[in-house]
Amino acid sequence: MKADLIAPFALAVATLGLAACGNHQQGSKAQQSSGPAQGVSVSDGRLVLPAVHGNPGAVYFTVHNDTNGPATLDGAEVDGAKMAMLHAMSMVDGHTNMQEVNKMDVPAGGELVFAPGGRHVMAMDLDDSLKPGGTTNVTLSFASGAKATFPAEILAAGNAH
Ligand SMILES: [Cu+2]
Repeated sequence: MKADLIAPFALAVATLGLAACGNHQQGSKAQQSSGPAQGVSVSDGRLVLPAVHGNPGAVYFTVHNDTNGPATLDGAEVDGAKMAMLHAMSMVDGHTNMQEVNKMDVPAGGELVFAPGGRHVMAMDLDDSLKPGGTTNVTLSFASGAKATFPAEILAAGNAH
């Protein structure tokens, strides 16, 4: 039921998101660096497997930004998933929908929470080696070019917490 709602809206909303995000990125251009993100850490990582084999899983975590400038997330990779995207939930006409978000700001000195019902990393084409009780690595990339890799505990469907 919920899955049926996703596809028709995804494209349209993703395009809107791109347009809306275009402006407030200005002025937050951090220096380019391709190493580990300095002053940025991730806690509470977990990957919730889909109830139906072949469906995407969702990764939840909290990103902490201990620097005095914003850290802008612009992508994610999940070991064992062919593709991963930053997603957010929103209400459209009284229904909950998810859409891809190209950039998400972690405020200076603050945190950004990815949790069930809200932001998540959607992990597509999951490898069968990802089993409940295991761990996989997730890598977040930032607009600065920096990356942050963290372990995610693998949970069975319905065990989101
Ligand atoms: Cu999603």
